[in-house]
Amino acid sequence: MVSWRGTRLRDALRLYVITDRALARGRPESEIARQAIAGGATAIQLRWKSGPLSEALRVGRELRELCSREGALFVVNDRVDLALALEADGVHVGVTDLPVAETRRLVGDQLVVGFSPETLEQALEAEAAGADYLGVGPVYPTVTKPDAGPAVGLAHVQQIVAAVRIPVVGIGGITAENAGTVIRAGAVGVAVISAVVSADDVRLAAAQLRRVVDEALAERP
Ligand code: TZP
Ligand code: MG
Repeated sequence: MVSWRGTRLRDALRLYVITDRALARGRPESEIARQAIAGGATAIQLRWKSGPLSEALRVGRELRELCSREGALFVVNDRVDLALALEADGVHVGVTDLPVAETRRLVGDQLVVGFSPETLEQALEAEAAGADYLGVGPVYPTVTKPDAGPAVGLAHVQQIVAAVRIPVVGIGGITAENAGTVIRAGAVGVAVISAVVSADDVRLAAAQLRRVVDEALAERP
């Protein structure tokens, strides 16, 4: 397996679409992901918060195959075991999951490890423990993750970007209307659920977001 760690990772984090069955309006994860990639998603994350793991494995296999075929980064949320079983490209952990150091020890040096810090201190610790990228948010208010806490805002993104060397993606309440602000705050990309997963036209929604991200990145000095 070719490693995504290093320079390839920044590009792969431009438009990071996270699955959520409850928000997909009855459409299967594989279909959402296929349309999202067709629109310009560069990474797909399997986010599985309830339901049997056997089903997560089935869905994950579809996403694994799709992402391999299309050249998208495939990340599993929360669960190192599922990420390893699916031969995912990466695993994303948060403050209530296995710590980054343990995650890194389990997955070795091939897999990308992402982390969602709640504070600047946690961001620095995660970088030192071997995280490859950070997901910072919620940048804007969102109802998608009720336990995510209040919006942290763009200043928080800027502060973390300035403090770490690893790439940062913004997450939470991001749409095509505000994605540019997140990139201008220093993020290399945006991670979204509802703006793509719940869209009438998933492909179009992804394409609009991707265009905004690419334009904002192109404006960087
Ligand atoms: N972590 C912080 S906010 C969030 C997660 C998983 C939810 C993002 O969903 P949406 O619909 O893009 O606001
Ligand atoms: Mg988690």
